[in-house]
Amino acid sequence: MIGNLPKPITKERIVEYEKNGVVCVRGQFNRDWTSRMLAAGVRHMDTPSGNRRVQDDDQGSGRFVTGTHMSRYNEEFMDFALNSPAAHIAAKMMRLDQVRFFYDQLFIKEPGTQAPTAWHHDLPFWPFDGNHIASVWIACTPVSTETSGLVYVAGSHKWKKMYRPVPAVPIEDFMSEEVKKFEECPMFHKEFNNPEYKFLSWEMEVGDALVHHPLTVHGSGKNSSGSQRRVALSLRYFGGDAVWHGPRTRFAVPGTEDESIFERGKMPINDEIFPIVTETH
Ligand SMILES: O=C(O)CCC(=O)C(=O)O
Repeated sequence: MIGNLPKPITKERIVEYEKNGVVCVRGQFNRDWTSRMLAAGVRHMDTPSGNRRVQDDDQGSGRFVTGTHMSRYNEEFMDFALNSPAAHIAAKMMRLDQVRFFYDQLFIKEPGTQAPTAWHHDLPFWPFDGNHIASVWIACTPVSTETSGLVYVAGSHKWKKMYRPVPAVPIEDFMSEEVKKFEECPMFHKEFNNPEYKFLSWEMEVGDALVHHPLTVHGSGKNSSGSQRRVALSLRYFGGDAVWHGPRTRFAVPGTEDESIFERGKMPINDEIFPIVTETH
């Protein structure tokens, strides 16, 4: 069950989310949540909860450490997913009374990390279809353009496009035949001066969060700060019109490797794998 949010989410914010495919919500996560998230994230760097990948660690001070599905191995991360304001924020933005937890990811860029986050949108990586899938990307440290803040292409969730899902680190046989045929995602940083596109990014304080639609194109640059680590926890939820498509890539939430447990075109309603988080109003 999720309780009330510290601050109400106004209709204007919801309309902004629907128009741009992304919105920044401020101050919904208190210090208790963010300090626990930060500590758990930093612990994952040396003692991983589940899958950990490291990029950009060969020269200089930088290191890009990611984690996926930490909550399946560590109850503290599951607590963030089910009991923090994130699920409630996602439900409100999607105008839903109920969401299910999909999965969690951690993105840590140490000061001096050169690795960008390549332009992409999320849905082509995932075995879902639908609009009602939202990611809540929580700043556990201050975030700015200098420290690799995310940049979004406003309105790109309405383009009806699916770009090829390229993993940050090559993974053998990652893409299905279906997605190999998708076009490559353009290098949108070359279009920053192109008036045809509107780019959105935010200076964020600890506890601010971005909520994005699964087809909103986003990416980020390097962390050029000499001292500020950038830690973000991304929690994803679905509900409403979200249905099982079948794997597009090797991405799989633990427990869904045998995808025949779900019917294509229907919502996957396994409460153990995708726990329900109910909004109380
Ligand atoms: O934090 C990052 O660098 C990437 C985050 C991202 O792509 C996401 O949460 O969907």
